[in-house]
Amino acid sequence: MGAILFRPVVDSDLTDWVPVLNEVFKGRDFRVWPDVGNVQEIHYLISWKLHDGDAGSYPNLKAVLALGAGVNQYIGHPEMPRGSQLVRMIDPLLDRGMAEYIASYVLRFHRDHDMLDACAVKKEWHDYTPLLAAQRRVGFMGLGKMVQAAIDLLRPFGFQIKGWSRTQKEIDGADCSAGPQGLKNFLAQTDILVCLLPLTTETENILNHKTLSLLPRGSFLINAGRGKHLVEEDLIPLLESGHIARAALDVFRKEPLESDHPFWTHPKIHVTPHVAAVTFPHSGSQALLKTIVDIESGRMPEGLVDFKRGY
Ligand code: NDP
Ligand code: OXD
Repeated sequence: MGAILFRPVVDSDLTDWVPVLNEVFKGRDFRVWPDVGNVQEIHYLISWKLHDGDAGSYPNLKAVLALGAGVNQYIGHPEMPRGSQLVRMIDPLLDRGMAEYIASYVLRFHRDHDMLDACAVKKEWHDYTPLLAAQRRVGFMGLGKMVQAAIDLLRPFGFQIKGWSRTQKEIDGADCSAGPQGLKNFLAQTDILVCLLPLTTETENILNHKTLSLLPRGSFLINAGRGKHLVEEDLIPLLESGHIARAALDVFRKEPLESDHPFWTHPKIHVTPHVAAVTFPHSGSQALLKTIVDIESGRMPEGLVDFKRGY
């Protein structure tokens, strides 16, 4: 087996990832950039993103192993090594983190916590009848494993679950539809919209004035997919008109979000800094090991990216 090269990006990669990877790859030829050694021997590159020179530096590279679940930053990138496989991170803790993030905002929006907090600030005794979960429709755009973990977490509350994906899915207790022809109905029947799509040429700008206007008045938006799913300038007018009640955004067209960006201060927008789900070294490293063992054994690794599909 050839060598495995890890390319750290931030200092914490050296403190958090390197010791764990050293342990997991004990007995294997594990190297940390820039101590690359003989480039002919590098078969696996573990990275958060591509760097200048990646395309031409490792002539015998078998696979790039992405540390994140989203791989749009690799696809079509000029530094994506030709002929190499790309495998995204598949990790149950990543699924769990995303499920917790989504569930936390679904419940917050469902039980009107922000509206009630605003009333409390004014000492206003707002007498109203909150809805039960069974009266609320939560719609998921994208039905990957992370969304399925979120559905499992939310199902016991009794929400009406809707799902929309590229190909038709069957998910226990969820009403699923697919493709461009299914989108209009899906949106029209969604009170809390959760976007967890991969970013592809088909999904870029999918959350725009036209699509968001198809949601019922007073609906909520949670975007944890990618910033480029949302046409940012279309969101604020929809919030101001009350068509969208609130939005929780974890991802942005430009990250970090610039300090003068209107989303930071908008009273109906909740900004989180791309932390919905993070890869933990202790579990992520096991996923990397499994991928390498699978490839070495001639098996298709879980998370193998289909370049044509774009995810
Ligand atoms: P998966 O690849 O497992 O699932 C993607 C889902 O999106 C599939 O159900 C797929 O449909 C659907 N889809 C893809 N293209 C289209 C389309 N054109 N129309 C309708 N549906 C489509 O991805 P994950 O669930 O693992 O991750 C999704 C995204 O979440 C990542 O790509 C990344 O961008 C983001 N992410 C964000 C994080 C954060 O912290 N904010 C952390 C991790 C990931 P089908 O089932 O038919 O293939
Ligand atoms: C992502 C990730 O793709 O952190 O956003 O996994």
